[in-house]
Amino acid sequence: MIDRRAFLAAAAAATAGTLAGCAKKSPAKSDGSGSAGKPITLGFSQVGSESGWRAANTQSVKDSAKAAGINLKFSDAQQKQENQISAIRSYIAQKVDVISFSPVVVTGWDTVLKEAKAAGIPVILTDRSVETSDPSLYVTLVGSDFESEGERAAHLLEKVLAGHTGTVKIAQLEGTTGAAPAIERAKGFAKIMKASHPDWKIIASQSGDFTRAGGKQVMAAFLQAHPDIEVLFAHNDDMAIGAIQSIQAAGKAPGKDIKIISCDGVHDGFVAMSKGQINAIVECNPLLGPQLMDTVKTVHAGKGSTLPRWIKTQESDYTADQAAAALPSRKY
Ligand code: GZL
Repeated sequence: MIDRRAFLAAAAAATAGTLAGCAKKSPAKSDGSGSAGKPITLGFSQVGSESGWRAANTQSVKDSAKAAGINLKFSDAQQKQENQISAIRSYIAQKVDVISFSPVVVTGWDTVLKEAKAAGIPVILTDRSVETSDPSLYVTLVGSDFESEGERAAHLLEKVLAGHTGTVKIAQLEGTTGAAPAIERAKGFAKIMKASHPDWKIIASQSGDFTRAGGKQVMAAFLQAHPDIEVLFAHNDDMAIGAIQSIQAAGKAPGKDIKIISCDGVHDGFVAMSKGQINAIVECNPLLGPQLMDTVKTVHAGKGSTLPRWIKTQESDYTADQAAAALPSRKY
């Protein structure tokens, strides 16, 4: 498990002295142009296009780069780590000014990140984190606190179950195996269970890979083996929406016979929640583009050491009674 908070505290000190080495190029101007007025070139490796969250995140990165006057090189890894590593190597070969990526899983990055460091190209993580023994391999992470999201999901379930007594049988649809949001949402949820709810039992837990098809398929299998499931905790809305189809196919009412707590807060998740099919959603903000581009400019200007090791995104929680009113103003 990642003890990210402890790691980041240690990393802050270790990184300060080494960042100067990353910004070997002459500092950029504050308008986002690079040295000698050239636009900053950012190489970005995206996880894939597996969910509504990812689509909104991709659009935010592209729109923000354009608005910031940053030259964006973008690649979609189709959820394969080897494709991300290839993309990063390609950006190194192209001598981009900054590299940013959302790592599909937490492990296996040190080698390619050392290549980026050797080339003097600073790296900014966005959305998901990595496990590394060398904190100098990236400047900062722009993204959400997934462990907190797991804890928030448990607190939302407390609200949804208000007044319920006795054992609660829970199924968990996990995100991509080895991905930070999957590891940490499960960790946060389990932490609250252990601390406050001995009567909550996770009777089935499996990855649906953050996709609708995965959620539908795994939930159907869950219901075959455990027709007595009372709650579903889904690590994202897309898996919850897929699961709803299987719940209905089993002749049960989602949101009533099986309470559903989900993460993300994408449009279709809010629509399902407005219908009472999802009971509550932990928002995970995909609109990271503006913060990322500001961070790119700061790093390229040689001021990366002024940044925190983790630039956290702000986000809220919603219950079904709030969904209809919130829908018109949702930005993704
Ligand atoms: C979370 C992000 C996750 C979303 C999923 O920040 O990495 O990946 O929760 C997406 O919808 O696929």
